[in-house]
Amino acid sequence: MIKKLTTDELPKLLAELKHWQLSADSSSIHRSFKFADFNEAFGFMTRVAIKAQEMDHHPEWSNVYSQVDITLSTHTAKGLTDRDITLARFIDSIA
Ligand code: HBI
Repeated sequence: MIKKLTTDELPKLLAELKHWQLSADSSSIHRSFKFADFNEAFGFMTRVAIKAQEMDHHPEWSNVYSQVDITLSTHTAKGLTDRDITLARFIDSIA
């Protein structure tokens, strides 16, 4: 099974993901996105969805018109793993 990131590893990785907020229990990270309109928001979601499917690692997310909220966590590990960091980096690169 994929290994959860340790409390030693987390600060360094999260320092680079400045826009992401760590949950109180350190099991997930969250970022909100605001786009010009629904078309922009859904285009972004489509790109994330394709990457998520390639990775077999999927976001928890919601969309209201031009807003997209994303929470990343690895359900099988019950916490944050390298996969969440990889997906967060990708999301930042296209946001
Ligand atoms: N996505 N975020 C997240 N966490 C998982 O544990 C996960 C996933 N996508 C697919 C997936 N696991 C599969 O490998 C199976 O567990 C269904």
